[in-house]
Amino acid sequence: MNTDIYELKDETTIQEQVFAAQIKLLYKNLLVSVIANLICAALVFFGLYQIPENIFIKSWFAAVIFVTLIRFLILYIYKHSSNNFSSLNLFIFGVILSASLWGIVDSFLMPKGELMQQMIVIVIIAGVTAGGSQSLNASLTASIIYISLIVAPLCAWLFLQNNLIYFILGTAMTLYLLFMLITSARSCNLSKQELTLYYENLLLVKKLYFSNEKLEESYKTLEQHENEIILLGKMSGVLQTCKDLQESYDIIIFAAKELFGRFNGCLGILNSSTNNLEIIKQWGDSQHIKAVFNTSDCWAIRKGYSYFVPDTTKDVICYHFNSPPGAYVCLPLILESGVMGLFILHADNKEIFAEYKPQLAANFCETIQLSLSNIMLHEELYEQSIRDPLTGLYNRRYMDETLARELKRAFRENKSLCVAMLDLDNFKRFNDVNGHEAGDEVLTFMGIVLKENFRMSDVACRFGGEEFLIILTDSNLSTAYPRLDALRKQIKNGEVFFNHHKLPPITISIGIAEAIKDGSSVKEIIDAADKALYAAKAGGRDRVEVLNNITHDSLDIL
Ligand code: GH3
Ligand code: MG
Ligand code: MG
Repeated sequence: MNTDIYELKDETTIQEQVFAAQIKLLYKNLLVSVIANLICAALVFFGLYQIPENIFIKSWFAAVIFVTLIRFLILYIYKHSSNNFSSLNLFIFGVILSASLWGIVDSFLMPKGELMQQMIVIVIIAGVTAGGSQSLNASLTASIIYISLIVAPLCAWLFLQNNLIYFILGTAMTLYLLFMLITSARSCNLSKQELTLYYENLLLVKKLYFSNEKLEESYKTLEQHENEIILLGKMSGVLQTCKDLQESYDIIIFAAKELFGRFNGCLGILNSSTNNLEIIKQWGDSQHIKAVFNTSDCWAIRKGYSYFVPDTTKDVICYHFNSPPGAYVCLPLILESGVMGLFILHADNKEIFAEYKPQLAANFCETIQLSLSNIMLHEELYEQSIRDPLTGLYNRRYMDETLARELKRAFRENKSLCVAMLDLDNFKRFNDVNGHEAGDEVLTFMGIVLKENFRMSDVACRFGGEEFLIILTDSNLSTAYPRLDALRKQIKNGEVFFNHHKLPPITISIGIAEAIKDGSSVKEIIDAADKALYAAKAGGRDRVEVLNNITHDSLDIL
């Protein structure tokens, strides 16, 4: 690419550029023309005048050398100056000096009487004029001054000689002068036009070059924008297939790092029971953000839309930040039901936030809040579908699935598994005496106690009515029996209140069966536990019974 494009300044006009180029051209030719001038002067001085005694000729040649030095000095000044107007003036000054000296030689110092020598001077003058004017065609003023100052005195001298030959020569030289002036004017004009065209062309190329660069830039931005949209789409697609929230958080942070990797960031999710936001995933440096904080600590959540702080030293900071440096933005994740979370981007260096794209962040948050709310709804529905509403325990449907799975696992891993069937004793009578609602209170109490005792890998379910089933993983009859007997005692000694009145104690009967020993399928093992429960009822209720031959006594001493 032409490097002149970079020299083209936007603020200068074409005329100014052309003027500067003309000055440049004038000075470019200066060195050669000054040397040529000196050689021609030396030819005249040493050749024609043979270093005469004439003090005027000697002074003239001394003046030529002096002017040559002045013109070198002008060239030096030009190289160290940036003012084009003063450079032109100085140049013309040099031209005047140089041309005047030739004017002097061809008029006042013309060799007297020696026609041949006079002819040689005239020829040299014509040559100097023609050669010099060529090197000056970048400036019409300089050309006119140069030609006129050299040739006009010669014409005048020739006409003043009162001789036909000189008159003819004078006429010829006058015509030569006019011809030189006309051709110089044309040549200067052409040179100017050429330069104007060149710079106009250069300007167009420059515009084309920069608009091409801009086009490339906007193409890159578009490409990046497209990649971001593709990534958002991919994230949204993957989020739809997430099994649970935990899985979705990983996907969200992965995509966030891809899109906003230059910043530190984190995702906070609302814990509805405490109304606190808990930071559940983060990347980069997050030491300035509190791990758990109240929703009212964030200005974005209070306002209901994003809160951007471009300079943390000059703005009001959210309370969930511990004096963070740089800049940050909080984007609330809001659903119809209210706030569900918060997405935060932060950078220690506020300059990085020049790259922050609000629209991209808004699109990202919109995508994740929709996906998260879908997954939350899905989880809520699933939870509802597997839970018994009165006791909060798992329901029979979930129990069927879980028992089948746990049985398979126990067989595969060669581990023991027990199933206990619980039934409230004489609950019909309890309802009749205390009312159905009091009975419900007892069932709720059962749910609380069972959840407390069997919360880890064991699964407690409401099997139906006032019957419960517990899957005890990694347990055999010997380990299950004492736990269930302790449970029986805990329930018997438990205090249940209804309408501020303490209800009479309730007892339960429990039947236990062990996998493989008492059955290998879901049905077989439940039937076995049921049989053991029947035995416990038959044995007088308020007891734990096992199906096999192990007696109470043998278990008690274990
Ligand atoms: P047993 O000791 O032999 O188990 O006697 P029982 O009275 O507990 O047994 P039965 O099967 O005759 O009665 C079960 C009672 O449980 C009948 C029903 O009123 C009560 N029941 C079942 N589901 C609920 C419930 O959701 N709420 C209340 N309050 N009672 C229930
Ligand atoms: Mg019962
Ligand atoms: Mg029953």
